[in-house]
Amino acid sequence: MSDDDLLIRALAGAVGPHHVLAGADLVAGFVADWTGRWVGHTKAVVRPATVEQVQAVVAICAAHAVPIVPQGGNTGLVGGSIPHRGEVVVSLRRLDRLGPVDVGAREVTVEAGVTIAALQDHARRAGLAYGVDLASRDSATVGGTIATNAGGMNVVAYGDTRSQVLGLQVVFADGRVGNRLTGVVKESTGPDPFRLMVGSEGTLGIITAARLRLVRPASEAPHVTLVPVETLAEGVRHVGPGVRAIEFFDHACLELVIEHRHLARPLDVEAPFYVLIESAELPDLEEGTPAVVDRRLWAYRENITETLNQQGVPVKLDVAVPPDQMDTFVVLLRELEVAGEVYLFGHLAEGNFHVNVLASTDPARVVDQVLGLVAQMGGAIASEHGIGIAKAAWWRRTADPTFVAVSREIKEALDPGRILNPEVFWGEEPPGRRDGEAG
Ligand code: FAD
Ligand code: 2HG
Ligand code: ZN
Repeated sequence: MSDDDLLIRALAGAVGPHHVLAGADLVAGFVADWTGRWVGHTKAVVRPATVEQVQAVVAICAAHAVPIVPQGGNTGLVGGSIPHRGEVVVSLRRLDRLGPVDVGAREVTVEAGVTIAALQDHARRAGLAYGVDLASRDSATVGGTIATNAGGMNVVAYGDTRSQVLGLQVVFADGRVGNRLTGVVKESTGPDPFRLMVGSEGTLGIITAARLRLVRPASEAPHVTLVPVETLAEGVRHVGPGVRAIEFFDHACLELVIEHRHLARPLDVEAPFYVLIESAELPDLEEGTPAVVDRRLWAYRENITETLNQQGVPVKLDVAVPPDQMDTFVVLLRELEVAGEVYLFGHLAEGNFHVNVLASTDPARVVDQVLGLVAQMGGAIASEHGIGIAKAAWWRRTADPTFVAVSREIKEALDPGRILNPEVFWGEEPPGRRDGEAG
């Protein structure tokens, strides 16, 4: 019997034979990323249903010296959830139990494979809301959003995923389980290893459950306003109390969704950018501003990612600059003469640009040009999607050298056998990269 057969037999013993997938057709949805940019391969996809089964799977993989890629909804956009070099995929989706909502404390404990949509529904039924929302809500999981410290549309009002996490349950690389699901909002009891897990992208531990903060829902139906602007600074001035989301997209994005989603033109005027504001009060606009107010306006913003993907595999970059430097970034970006069709959209309050480039003739150069500009401006080369493998080399080159060294020491201390997602942060560009290819 081969080593792989022995591994699969042991995994089947731990989770049941139906939950170890090995055939090419069975694993297809787990080895390619959402954009089609990376296609990996795996010895097996394992689907544990309990924390004990996760522990057993980790122990088996460690004993066989076979690395693991933890996977939630597989909606990540930086290649972190893909088995690039034959790793075992540990899918957490079957850990999908929802604990009771503590309405008084506004908290809930849920398992890692619960989708953001299911969590939102669960909170809504208790008269509350979850503070994170993103267009991938139907597939993205609690574990994946914590592992990437996802942002999304409501960061301006409630903060990022990190701000919602009160405690975690984690399986470490040596098979130990750490539990802190008590939900104390304020604690002063020394170093907090669980905070390290937020944003660690599956490299330091497997998140199996989380204690999360919930928020009061908006008391009334919010206004959704679309405002054409000449500069992003005109949009930034609307950030303030009562704003639940403030998003932007450029004219190229608007034309794209109008054409491919068959949406009506929302405004009679054309502008370089459009700002979408969801707020309790109507935004304070200068008289004569040709804005429109309608809840359905979200379709123009939420459909951009999927519509771009239908045109081909985009070069996809998620970066941030200080909000007051967004217009400077746009001017400098346009001067770069990026090889391809550029689409700009994102989250205004955080200066977060999603730079997508279609039909690029030189994707590697586009990445270097855009990230180079961001680094030169003192911005962030990843604002909410994470580092994954897409930006690993750039991160090692541009992050503070002491922080990179300490991060490596933490990885070596917690995972000396490099079992957990070894390519993320520390790997080299994997084979099979297809960005820039036409669809
Ligand atoms: P996966 O893609 O499965 O994994 C992502 C990373 O987390 C990988 O490194 C993986 O190893 C690790 N991981 C997953 N589960 C666990 C676990 N339980 N324990 C430890 N590590 C784990 N992101 C935003 O921030 N804001 C947005 O607005 C946004 N919008 C999106 C819209 C669309 C249409 C799409 C396709 C993606 C969008 N994303 C957005 C990106 C993506 O949804 C997020 O990165 C999300 O956090 C990934 O969650 P997931 O469950 O799919 O994780
Ligand atoms: C969004 O804000 C997501 O819509 C996806 O973060 C961004 O497609 C992208 O580049
Ligand atoms: Zn985003």
